[in-house]
Amino acid sequence: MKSNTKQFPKNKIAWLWENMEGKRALYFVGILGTVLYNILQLTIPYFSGKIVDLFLTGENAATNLQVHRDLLYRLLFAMVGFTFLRVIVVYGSCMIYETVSQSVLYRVRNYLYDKLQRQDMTFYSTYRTGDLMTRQTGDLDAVRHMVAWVVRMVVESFSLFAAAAVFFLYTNWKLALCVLVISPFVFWIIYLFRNRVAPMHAALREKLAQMNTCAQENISGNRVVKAFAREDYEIEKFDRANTDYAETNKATGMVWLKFFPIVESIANLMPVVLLAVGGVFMIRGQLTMGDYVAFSGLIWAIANPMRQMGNIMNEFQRFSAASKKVMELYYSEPKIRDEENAVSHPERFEGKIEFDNVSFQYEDGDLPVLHNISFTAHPNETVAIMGETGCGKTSLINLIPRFYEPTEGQIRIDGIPVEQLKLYDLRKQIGLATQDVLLYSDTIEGNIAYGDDSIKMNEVVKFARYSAAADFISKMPEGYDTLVGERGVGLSGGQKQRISLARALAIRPSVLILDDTTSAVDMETESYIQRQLENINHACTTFIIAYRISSIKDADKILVLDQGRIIEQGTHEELVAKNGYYATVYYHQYPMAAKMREQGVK
Ligand code: DGT
Ligand code: MG
Repeated sequence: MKSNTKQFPKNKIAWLWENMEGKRALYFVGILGTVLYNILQLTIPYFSGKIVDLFLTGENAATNLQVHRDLLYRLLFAMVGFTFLRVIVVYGSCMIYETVSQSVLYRVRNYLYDKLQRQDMTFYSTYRTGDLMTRQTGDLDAVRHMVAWVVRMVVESFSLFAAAAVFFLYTNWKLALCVLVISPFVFWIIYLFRNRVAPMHAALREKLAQMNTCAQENISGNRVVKAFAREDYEIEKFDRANTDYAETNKATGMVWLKFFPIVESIANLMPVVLLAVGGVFMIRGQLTMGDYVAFSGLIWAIANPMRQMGNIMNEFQRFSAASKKVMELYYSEPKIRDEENAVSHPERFEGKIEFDNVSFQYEDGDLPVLHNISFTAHPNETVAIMGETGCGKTSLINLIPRFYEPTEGQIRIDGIPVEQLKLYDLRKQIGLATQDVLLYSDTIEGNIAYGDDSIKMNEVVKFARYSAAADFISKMPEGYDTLVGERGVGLSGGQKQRISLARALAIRPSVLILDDTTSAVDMETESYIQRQLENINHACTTFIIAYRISSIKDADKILVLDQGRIIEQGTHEELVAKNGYYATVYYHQYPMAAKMREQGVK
């Protein structure tokens, strides 16, 4: 997978802070609330200490009870009042943490989605869908958890610890030091724990992504699974991923179990120290009973943050591993994007397309896929590309909308190199019917109007007619309102292709690219589509990739590709006369022509 040592422009906390924009002041109020709430926690032992000293055990306890009864009431009232106040502060600050964390989640999620939309093809072939989904959901939730819970716990623990420590030192600094001297050990142990658990959390995020990828691939590929009766195999595969994730989760939890007894022992040592040292101090008259009560009533405020440290560190490491994954997307930049001085071209292109000595290799590929491709398609011409499977046809046309960048050479549209054009303007003018048809879960109308949702119904019908789809659509019970499932479930291969063609036509492109678009359509329908395309009332340079001679023989120019090289180019007649690869395919597909040729030769 991606490198783990990736450097981001900001560290994770700064990144989080940036995404709290607009809510920072509120968050600060929440933090103050937590501090205040924890200081208020100390009031109870403070007041109970006072009551014990003044009214229960002190020298003048009986007199005080008689004379200063109003003070007792005031102290009791203050205890209740502060408790009430504490509840309100806790409620308020919890609401704040929740609000801010949801706002961060919302903001980052939208930003990531935007980022995903703008990524190039290489990005999508690098990352697995399940992994991307996990980053947007599970990993992002760990980030939210940091804002909502981890920070609160950190503030809570530290403020509680600090407030209690100050109170202890103020009340009896000698006893306080005896109790507090143990705490640095806990920090050391937590540091050791962090080093052990951090890589496990990184592995855990990866395992979660693997499990989700497994589920996602299986769900999208359910038809293949069923066709090959591989359900059991898939169940087993998921079970393995699930077990792996669960085991790693358990192992991560177990790490704390190793450290927990030490931390717990240290935390439990504190009341023991207090009892022993405090007892001696009391015997020597260096500590009042009231102070002792206050100490013992507050010892938890020192011990609990110690206990909590492991939990906090665990959650922090979870955030750390998850935020790394989220930030990788957050800061990823598509390699293919608008140049600084990109040319704006909102109007139509005339449609002259030049390939000038273009070579291309996929970033993750071992060998070049295209070699020195040069040709020109003039405005309104039709260029057909044929060649054996895997020879580079799709790769070639993918360079026109800049899905990939050539490794050498240049592609120009109306004389402007494509990389100098604004991507939006370039792609808006290219109608593409891809080889793998993907329709959205939407109505047929919605799918056809995908590239231009302002087109009217009669135009949708018109383009459906051009692509020979109108007939079968009108036969469907709900016509154009028929919902097609994910990826066009419910339609035949040829039907999907025709809707995809209508979708490409509907944007009235200056350049139309049809990648194997009629391969699943019968010959009769195909020739109907061809006649319709000739009558399209907007000028349009067309690229047709096909293997059927009938699809390409009328093209103005036919390019024959072989292993990424143009081996023949010309019109049908020229190529037949050339008697090369094209002619072989032609005679193979038209045995009658072959026979006539033989007779002619004889
Ligand atoms: P087709 O559709 O089966 O008739 O074949 P073509 O001519 O459209 O072939 P094309 O351009 O898809 O593939 C040309 C070569 O490039 C082939 O060896 C497979 C390889 N290739 C295609 N897509 C990718 C990709 O995304 N990454 C890498 N590394 N190689 C790819
Ligand atoms: Mg292809």
